[in-house]
Amino acid sequence: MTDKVAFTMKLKPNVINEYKRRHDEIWPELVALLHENGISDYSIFLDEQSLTLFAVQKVSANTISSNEKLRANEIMQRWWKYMADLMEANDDQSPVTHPLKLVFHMD
Ligand code: RM4
Repeated sequence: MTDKVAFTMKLKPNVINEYKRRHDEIWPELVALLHENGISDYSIFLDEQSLTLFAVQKVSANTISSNEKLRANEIMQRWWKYMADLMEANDDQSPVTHPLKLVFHMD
């Protein structure tokens, strides 16, 4: 069973191009890790006016349970450290995220 989740993150000013460049060159080991944790069909959109990032991803049943495992993974933490200079981040350098509520879906 897969479901979709969406959440927001926040970009710092004047780093749009660098944020996109780093994602254009996303680490293959991070992609593999996300897939291993049931995450796929993952897009991030940007509202250039508010610098709000909107992430949408498909998640499998085990994603929710493995979320803590993913957050503790060395590759994930290395990526968050790499990205922390571009984003609003928590003390552990993970991005500040706000979950979004699904209010409409059409196949
Ligand atoms: C984002 C942020 C997310 C990560 C994606 C790949 O900038 O770091 O946590 O899942 O990149």
